[in-house]
Amino acid sequence: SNDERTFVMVKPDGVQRGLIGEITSRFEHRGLKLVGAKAIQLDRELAEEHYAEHEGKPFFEGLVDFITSAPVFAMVWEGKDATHQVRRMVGETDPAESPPGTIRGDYGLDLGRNLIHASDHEDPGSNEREIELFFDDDELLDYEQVTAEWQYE
Ligand code: YYY
Ligand code: MG
Repeated sequence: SNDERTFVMVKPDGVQRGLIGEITSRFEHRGLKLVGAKAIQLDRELAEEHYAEHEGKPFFEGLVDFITSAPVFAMVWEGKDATHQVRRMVGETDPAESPPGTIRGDYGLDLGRNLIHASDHEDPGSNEREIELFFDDDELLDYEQVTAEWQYE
């Protein structure tokens, strides 16, 4: 199906560095459909729930400090195999291991400043869970992408 939804968030470093436009334009150009977007600042409760799988790991507290330190730009994108395809565009967790052409590989150098979060296709259901955590139903759009017939056969 062409209507898989995935959660994406430009992290505080990406917002502060003025990369919201650069990053979101990649998803637009790929042909993904924007279903929701908002700029917010996370509180610790939301950050800890979002990163619950990493609770207890040595980087957890620093990760929560960082992600709550300044605004983020949260989005929902829809399209064929969206979760996996967005992760391919994001690159590896460590920007130093991410090839040029990926978002982390083009804009980042350090693991703890990797610019963007995206739902993990290797964790089925994480996309829906994260969308629900960050967006109310009435914040998600329902519209036709008029280019769809030129993007999908
Ligand atoms: O999904 P992804 O963001 O690529 O990586 P995760 O393994 O889920 O870790 C979440 C987040 O934690 C990562 O984007 C940076 C940070 N982090 C870290 O600071 N140090 C690590 N050793 C692993 C992850
Ligand atoms: Mg992850």
